[in-house]
Amino acid sequence: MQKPVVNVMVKAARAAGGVLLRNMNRLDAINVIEKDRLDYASEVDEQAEQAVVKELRRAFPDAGFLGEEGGAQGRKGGTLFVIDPLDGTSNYLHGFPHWCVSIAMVEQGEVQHGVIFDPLRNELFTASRGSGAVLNDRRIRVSERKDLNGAMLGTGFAPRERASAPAQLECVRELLRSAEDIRRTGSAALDLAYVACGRSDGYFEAGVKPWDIAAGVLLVREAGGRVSDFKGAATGPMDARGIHSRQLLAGNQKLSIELQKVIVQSGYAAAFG
Ligand code: LIP
Repeated sequence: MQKPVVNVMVKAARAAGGVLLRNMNRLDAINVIEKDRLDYASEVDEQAEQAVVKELRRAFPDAGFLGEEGGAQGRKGGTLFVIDPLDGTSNYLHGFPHWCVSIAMVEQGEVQHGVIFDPLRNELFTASRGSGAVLNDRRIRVSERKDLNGAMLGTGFAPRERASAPAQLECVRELLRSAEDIRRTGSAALDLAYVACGRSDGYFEAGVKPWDIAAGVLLVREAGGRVSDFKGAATGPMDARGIHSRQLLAGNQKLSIELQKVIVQSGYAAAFG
């Protein structure tokens, strides 16, 4: 049975989903700002985040919030909700139908609950620490593929990581010798959710932020997968000091190790020191 806190997080994610769906047919009128080079936020991201915080605050008035748009708000040191109200902003603004809402609840530096909601497909991914991962009402598991042969992989090209782009391209070239294909979907949260349910065999990206990955990291782990940095050290959305790893690699236990070997051998891991 879904935990009461997850019910609240789902309600909040659905509220944001409603805001995003309602604004889809006025894309040309949406106010957009470029926060960083090629990193966009819009008035719709902000409204969606406000909808999430409103729902969560009603149930958890003492919680803290870390949102992609609103930054850190509320109490420090206790329950923290990490929110990406719209993961896949560029996709959304182009009318490219692949984006989602991601909410994680963190306590004592560990993600306890995660919710990723894809309003377009009405797909709801949830996970609670120690209780497994679920897509709508069905338990999900990572894929069973043991090596890169025939694998479907995902990656991302973050504008803020352009310095490592040549090393990443070399890595992609190496991977395409054995993998079936590589996708760049534009939503790190959905990339992780797809690894969790076995649609994708592995995913790696540098430059991700805590709100992009917090819920997805828990989903992959609860679905039996492994999440690490490019050199294999276990990683999460942030450490005890609130600092997060720039690199993320996720997959099933065996394939993620094969993927890691190529990331290291191609020189991509070394691009981060
Ligand atoms: C985006 C990610 C995307 C990644 C971008 C960015 P946003 O999040 O999910 O896959 O490559 O760097 O972080 O900005 O759409 O929430």
